[in-house]
Amino acid sequence: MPEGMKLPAEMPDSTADASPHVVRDIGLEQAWRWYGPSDPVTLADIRQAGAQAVVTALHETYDGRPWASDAIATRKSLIEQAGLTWSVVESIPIHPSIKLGTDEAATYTDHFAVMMERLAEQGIQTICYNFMPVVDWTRTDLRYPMRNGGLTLRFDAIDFAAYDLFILQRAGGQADYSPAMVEKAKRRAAALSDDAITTLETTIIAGLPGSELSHSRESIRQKIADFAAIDDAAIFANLTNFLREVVPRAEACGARLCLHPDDPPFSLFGLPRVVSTEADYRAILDSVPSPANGMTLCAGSLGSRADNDLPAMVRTFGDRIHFVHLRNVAREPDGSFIESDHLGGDVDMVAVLAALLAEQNKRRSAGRADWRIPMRPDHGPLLLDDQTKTTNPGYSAIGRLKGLAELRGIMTTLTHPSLGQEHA
Ligand code: DNO
Repeated sequence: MPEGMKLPAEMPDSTADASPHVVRDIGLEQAWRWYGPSDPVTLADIRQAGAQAVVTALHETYDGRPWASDAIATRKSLIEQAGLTWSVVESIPIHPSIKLGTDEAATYTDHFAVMMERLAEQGIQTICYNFMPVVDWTRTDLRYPMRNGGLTLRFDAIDFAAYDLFILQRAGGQADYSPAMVEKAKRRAAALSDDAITTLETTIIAGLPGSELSHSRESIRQKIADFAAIDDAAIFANLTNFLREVVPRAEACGARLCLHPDDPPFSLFGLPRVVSTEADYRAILDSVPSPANGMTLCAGSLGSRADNDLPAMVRTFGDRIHFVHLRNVAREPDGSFIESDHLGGDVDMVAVLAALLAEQNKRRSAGRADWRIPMRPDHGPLLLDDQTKTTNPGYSAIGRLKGLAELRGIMTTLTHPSLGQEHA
């Protein structure tokens, strides 16, 4: 501050909600994923990003054992003391026995339901989960250079096949790829240095943030073998068995389950994946037809397939969408993609937001208490000094800050009274 300059006794808050022309409380609920007290991006940072709500889980207990009510309460009050609300749980982990349909499944399904009930009792009623076997979200490169100098996440189909076929050497793996892909993967694997192999292996199997699944080469071979007898039909049956148990209990406690799509939305390691397409969601939502059986619309995961039309999916499944992840991808024909800028990729983000805002309006007119849909800016590139900091891949501060700001800009525009179409 220049010498001699004095701060006024009371500094005006530049984000003051008082003036409708400065900040309008509009659009979807703006939330932010936080990995708990050890997250390098703090609750205070989240406030500065302008988010209203937090998406989190008790990541320190992530093996299917129920979270204690007092641990939930402590985490909730930490969030509230920072002036935020805990609006979504992402995720309650699904124990492998549930996906495999083994004897322990009943016990772990009950644990899941108990956690959901304990959370709902404390007002946290939106519960995200996924049903991907062995690996959660998967990338092959965590620092892929973007044209503007940022570093982003990438899934490279040839690198993945190179790892699967020639490093892990999965039994029978070649049958899951075209001969041309096997050839490309072979050449790619042969060109990898030992260091590059270690980095690729860690990236693929050690577990990205938010995943309860972390493997070594030996353990992943075993886990993949455990699923040898489980095809798409079998895992779908295990998912619907789970839903038949849990959805009535969700209805009773006012919880909304929202199933996150497979990421990427196709089979990896020859494993079954049944939450990848519009038809998959239709079958899952129809299997237990209750509003409590809902979906997480992850624009980036679903958008990694050209045959998923995101705005159309919002219109089709609108009333069952309880949570939204907004990020974008630039796809390549062989299934590879990079995570692009939030507004610059193959997903038409403006059309997605317009469809979501229309859904909110519909809910409001129908008097639905849960009319407001929470969204979070999903992932962000490494920008500026985040490139030299320790961050959770995809979950650095500045890339998400930029993503949220851009998305907020779209919502502000789409809902502006001067356009004569004010949305929720
Ligand atoms: C990645 C995330 C996933 C997601 C789970 C949901 O960034 O979107 O880890 O949280 O798959 O259960």
